[in-house]
Amino acid sequence: YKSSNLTTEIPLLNMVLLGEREAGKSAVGNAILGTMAFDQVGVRTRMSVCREGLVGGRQLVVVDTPGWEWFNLGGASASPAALRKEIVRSMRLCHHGVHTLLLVVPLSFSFSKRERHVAEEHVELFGPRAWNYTLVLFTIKDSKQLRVCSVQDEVEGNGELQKLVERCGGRYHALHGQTSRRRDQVTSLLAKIQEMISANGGSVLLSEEVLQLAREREEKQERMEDQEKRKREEENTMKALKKEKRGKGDEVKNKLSPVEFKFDGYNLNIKGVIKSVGSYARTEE
Ligand SMILES: Nc1nc2c(ncn2[C@@H]2O[C@H](COP(=O)(O)OP(=O)(O)O)[C@@H](O)[C@H]2O)c(=O)[nH]1
Ligand SMILES: [Mg+2]
Repeated sequence: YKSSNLTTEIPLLNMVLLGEREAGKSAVGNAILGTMAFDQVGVRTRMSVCREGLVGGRQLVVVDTPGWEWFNLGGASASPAALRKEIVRSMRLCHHGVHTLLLVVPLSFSFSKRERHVAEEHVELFGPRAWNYTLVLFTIKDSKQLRVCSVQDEVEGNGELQKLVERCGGRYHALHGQTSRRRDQVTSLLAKIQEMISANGGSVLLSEEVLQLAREREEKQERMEDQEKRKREEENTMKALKKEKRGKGDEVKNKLSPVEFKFDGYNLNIKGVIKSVGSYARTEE
């Protein structure tokens, strides 16, 4: 066949890897592509990175994103604006849209409500429709992190993991670290993704839609910051005015000379006009 048909002959599968730092996103990307496409081991990914590969007769486009911190957080949003922006920028790297968002979560019985909320907040950066395209991908670096032997039991044993999986329409998969079965696990992951794609009628989560949402969010944020800044400035002006008024009052007071009394070894500072000083020692400033 003609080479121009090549892109239509080979089905594309675009995916974005999401997750907290050290969740194993880059390692998962490498497992899926079957190459060392992404840096892992202590290399902090600060940018969204795109790699492609031919796997099982499909052209895979895998985008790795910078991870978030689930701890040490306060305030309204879980991650700094720059990080959120970089995570969403992943949508620019995968043509017109993504078939799936893979939410990479280390499988652990200690998965907390806090971790779930933060994960949800990051999925929602991709808009409310993002949940239809999301699959929880559990990483198991070491079977010691499991209490029981089956992944299903582990998920069912933690209410927070269960809630997260439910938000993704019950979709999840597990990848065990360094086992000979890893390739098979990737194959069945791709099958699950295919199932989801079919359920979504072959549609993708559109990049333009997500990027537009992000722009609107940013503008709203900027407006709010502007408003806050103006409010602070007004408050400062008011404070300055009040101070000036008070200052004028002080000027009048300062015209009255302060008189210092020494009394039984105690110093008393009295502001005002004292007519009679009696037998006390008197010093004027
Ligand atoms: N033993 C083992 N280590 C893993 C596995 N997946 C990730 N790691 C290690 O966990 C650390 C974080 O993985 P990485 O993929 O860089 O996480 P990221 O920050 O989410 O991209 C690295 O030191 C990896 O080598 C795994 O399946 N088995
Ligand atoms: Mg990484």
